[in-house]
Amino acid sequence: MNSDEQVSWAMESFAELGVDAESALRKLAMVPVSLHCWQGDDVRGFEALDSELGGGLAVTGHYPGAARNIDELWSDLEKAFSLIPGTKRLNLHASYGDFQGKKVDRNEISVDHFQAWIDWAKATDVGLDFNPTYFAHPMAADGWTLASHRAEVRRFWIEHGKACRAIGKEMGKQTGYPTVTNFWVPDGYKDTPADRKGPRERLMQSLDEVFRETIDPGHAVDAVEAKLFGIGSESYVAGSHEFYLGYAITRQKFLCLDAGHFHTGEVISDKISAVAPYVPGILLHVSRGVRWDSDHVVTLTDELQEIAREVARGDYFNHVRIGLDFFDASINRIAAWVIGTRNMLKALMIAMLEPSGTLRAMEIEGDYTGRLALMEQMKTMPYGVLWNHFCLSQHVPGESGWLDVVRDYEKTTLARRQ
Ligand code: RNT
Ligand code: ZN
Repeated sequence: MNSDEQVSWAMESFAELGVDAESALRKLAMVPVSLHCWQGDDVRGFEALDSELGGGLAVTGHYPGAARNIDELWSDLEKAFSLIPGTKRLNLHASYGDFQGKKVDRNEISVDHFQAWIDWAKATDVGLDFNPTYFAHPMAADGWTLASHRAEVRRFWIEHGKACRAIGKEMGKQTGYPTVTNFWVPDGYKDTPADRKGPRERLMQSLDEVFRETIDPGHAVDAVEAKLFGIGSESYVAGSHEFYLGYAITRQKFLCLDAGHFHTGEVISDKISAVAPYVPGILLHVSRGVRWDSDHVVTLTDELQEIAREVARGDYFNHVRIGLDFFDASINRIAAWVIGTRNMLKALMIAMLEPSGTLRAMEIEGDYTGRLALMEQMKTMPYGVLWNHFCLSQHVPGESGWLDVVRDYEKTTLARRQ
C-alpha cells in the first residue's frame, strides 16, 4: 500500500465503526492549544530582578541553549510552532515582558511592556493567554502574596493582579480572541498551620479586589488555579481545590485544573464534567506528575487520553481551554514543547475518533461487555497513519521527521548560546 492507500484504509476502518475520520481531523485542526512560554527558558523570564524562582517551583537539568531574551524565545517558539499541527496559542507569564533591560516592578507593568508580544502574536497568527507572576520576587520571598498577613504585601500583589488583567484584556482585544488570564499564587505553609482560616479569608478578599473591574468576556476571562502542595508548602496551601471551586462558582470565574495539582491517583479527567455545569469555563493545565507535581513533559498516557476523551465526549470545545504546563531543563527545550503539544493533539485525535454514540448506547442498554470490548478494540486502531496524514496536511513533519529539524536548529542556533 502506498501512503494514500494506507490513509484510505485507515479511514475506512473507522467508517466501519460509524466514525467520520475526515471530519474529525477537520475539527481537530480548529482546537486551540496554548503553549506555555516558560518551557523555553526554565521559567526565568526577562526581568532585571535576579530573584530565585521560589514559589515552590523547581526546574531541574542543565541542557544548553535556553532562550536568554525575547528574540531568542520568539525564534525558539516559531521553530516549535513549525513542527506542531493545528491551532496554536501562546501562554505568557507577566515576568516575560519586553522590559528592555529596565527594572519595571510587577505592580508597574502595563500593556506597553507586552505590545511587542501582541504584535509578534498577530504576525505569527497565534492567540495569547496570560498569567500574573506571583513568585520569583522579593515581595514573595517568604512564599506569601495575596494571602499574606502583611497588608502592604497584599496591596502590592493586588496591584500586580489588576495590572495583569488590564494587559490580558488588551491582548484579547488586539488579537481578536479572548485571553485567559490565569491566577495561581503559591501561598502556603511548610508545616502544620495554627490558622487555616485567616489566609483563606485574606486570599478571598484580595482576589475580590483584583477582580473588581468587570471585563468584557469577549476580550478576556479570568481563571483561578488551585494546588495541593508545593515545595515549602507541603502542609497547607491557602488556594486549595475546595477554596477555588467555591470561589470560581460564586464569582463565575474559569476554574483551572492542573493535572499535577491533586493527590496521586486523583485525576482531572473525572472533574471536567463534574464542575463544568457550575462555572463559565474550565482552563486545563495539562501536565504530568511523576510521583509528585513534577511538571514532566506530557506523554501519551492513559490519563492524557482520558482528559481528551472527556472534552470530546462532552463536546466541551467551547467551554474548555487547553493549556500546557510543564518544564524540563534536562532535554532540548524545543523538543519538549513539540513532544508535549503533539501528544496533546494526538490524544484529542484519538478522542475524536471514538465511536462515542455506540459506546453510550451500549452503556444505556447495560451491555457493559460490549462497551469494554469496543473500548479495548479502539486501542489498536490505526491512529498513526491518520496522525501522520494530519501532520502532513497541516504542512508540518510527521512523527519521524520533526526531530531532525530540532537537531539541526540545535547545531546552528542553540549551541551558540553560551
Ligand atoms: C504552579 C502552577 C502554575 C505554574 C506556572 C509557571 O504549580 O502549575 O501554573 O506552573 O504559573
Ligand atoms: Zn499550572
